Amino acid sequence: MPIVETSSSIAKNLEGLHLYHSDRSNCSARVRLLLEEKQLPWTSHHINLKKKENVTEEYFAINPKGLVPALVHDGVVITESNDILAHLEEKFPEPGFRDVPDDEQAEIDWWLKTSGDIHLPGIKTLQYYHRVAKILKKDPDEYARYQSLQKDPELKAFHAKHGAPGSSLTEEDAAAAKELMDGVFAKMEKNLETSDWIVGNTYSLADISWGPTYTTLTIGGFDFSVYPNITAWYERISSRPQFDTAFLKWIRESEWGHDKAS
Ligand SMILES: N[C@@H](CCC(=O)N[C@@H](CS)C(=O)NCC(=O)O)C(=O)O
Repeated sequence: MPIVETSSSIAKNLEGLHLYHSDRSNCSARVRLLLEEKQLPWTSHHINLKKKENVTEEYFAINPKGLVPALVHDGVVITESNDILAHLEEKFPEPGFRDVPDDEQAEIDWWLKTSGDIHLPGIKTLQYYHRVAKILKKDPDEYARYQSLQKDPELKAFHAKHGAPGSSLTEEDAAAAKELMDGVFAKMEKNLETSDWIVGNTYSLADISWGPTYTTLTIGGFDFSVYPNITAWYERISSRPQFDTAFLKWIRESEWGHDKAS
């Protein structure tokens, strides 16, 4: 569980649940969705990624990787969206989204871990290649500020690849990312052959984690038509009013403009 030893006096003094998040971020959306499903009161600290509100000393003191989301729970900072889901599930067990037999709990944990592991090489790479790199482009000052604040070598390298003057993610990067995602979606498609939800027949943290990923990938042009079971599952999850409140509404109201998936 990445609990961050924060130097931020702002974070240390916060009481209750405070979420640093961004409207279109699928990582943020999965946390908003669980908060919504559990009907937990939370305070919003919206970070506008287009305005580089994450590229500041203040925000790096809260999340040392400069990423959204970050949850502050009674002054304790937790990062990594899938770990935040696990934290909320542990601290606020009712209603439960992991109340299943042990073997299914292990499977839910696999889907959460995979969602975290695949984010940068799969989802983020595809999104930046197809769409986001130009929208979130940093000017030279922002780029220099980012490179000096960012200490994580993987993120430094990722953002240098598309953000440094004259560099961009390649077709090969995108193809490798797509292959990675297809490997996971093939397994998901099979699970959904015989059940409505990803693990067993229970709406769980696995669905809460992956639902927003489908939305985001679709906006980036990912073709799910070869996955009919996943497409039907997404219809189910996205028709929940909680999903609209947690994600689709944020997309509709985002300053980035309109998208077909909204
Ligand atoms: N593994 C992290 C990934 C978080 C992440 O990459 N968030 C994106 C938005 S979905 C972000 O903050 N992007 C800004 C950046 O990379 O500087 C998590 O699950 O929380």
